[in-house]
Amino acid sequence: PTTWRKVTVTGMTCTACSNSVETTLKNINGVLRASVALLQNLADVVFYPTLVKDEDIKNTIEDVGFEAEILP
Ligand code: 9UX
Repeated sequence: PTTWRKVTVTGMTCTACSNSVETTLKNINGVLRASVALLQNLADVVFYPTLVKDEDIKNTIEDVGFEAEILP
């Protein structure tokens, strides 16, 4: 079973920013898909909830240098 979250990502200013967030999310063990929309400040992430917690996604984005909030 997989689940998904939409996440606001703020602070990205160029496609290199959004590409780095996307690549880093995809490299999390248990993440199946990740797409980051630069202009919308939004990431979509599909993952196995047994392996990945919401906080992992938030912390990973913040480690890359941006602010992240999981949308309800
Ligand atoms: Mo997007 Mo760049 O930051 O140094 S503005 S990668």
